[in-house]
Amino acid sequence: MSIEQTFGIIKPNAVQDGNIGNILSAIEKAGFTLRGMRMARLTPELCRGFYAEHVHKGFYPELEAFMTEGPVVLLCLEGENAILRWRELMGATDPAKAAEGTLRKLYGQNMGRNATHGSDSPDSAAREVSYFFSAFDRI
Ligand code: YYY
Ligand code: MG
Repeated sequence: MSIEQTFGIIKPNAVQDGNIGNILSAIEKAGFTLRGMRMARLTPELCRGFYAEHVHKGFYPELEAFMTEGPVVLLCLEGENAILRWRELMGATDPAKAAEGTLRKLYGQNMGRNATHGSDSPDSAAREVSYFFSAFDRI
């Protein structure tokens, strides 16, 4: 067990549906420490850099259109095993397959509009946290 930081996004559908508070509440109840939090509107260029591993895949144009359609909330979360625990709290990528009580089950509409993002490894967590947060806006 170790203290980790991970990166999260409250995606445009969850912001539009008024679920920022519900998701932050779940994060606090799960015992994460919030180290960074900021609202932003992604541009296509920012989205391409963020999703570099997916940019050449068939679903990418739809993913970019969705992620840039409205504001998001960017999060840096810290805690014991934070990377895996945040993925567990979010649930499976496809809300239809996500376990009961997970954020994607509760607040996702479909595979694309799935409410939240979470880093999937220590390398991606480090890259994604520093992609959106500087040392100055992490506490
Ligand atoms: O890490 P995670 O978000 O659970 O899934 P990824 O496989 O990294 O895909 C990123 C993002 O792309 C996913 O949250 C929804 C979307 N997506 C899609 O719309 N259709 C797919 N077949 C795969 C992914
Ligand atoms: Mg991923």
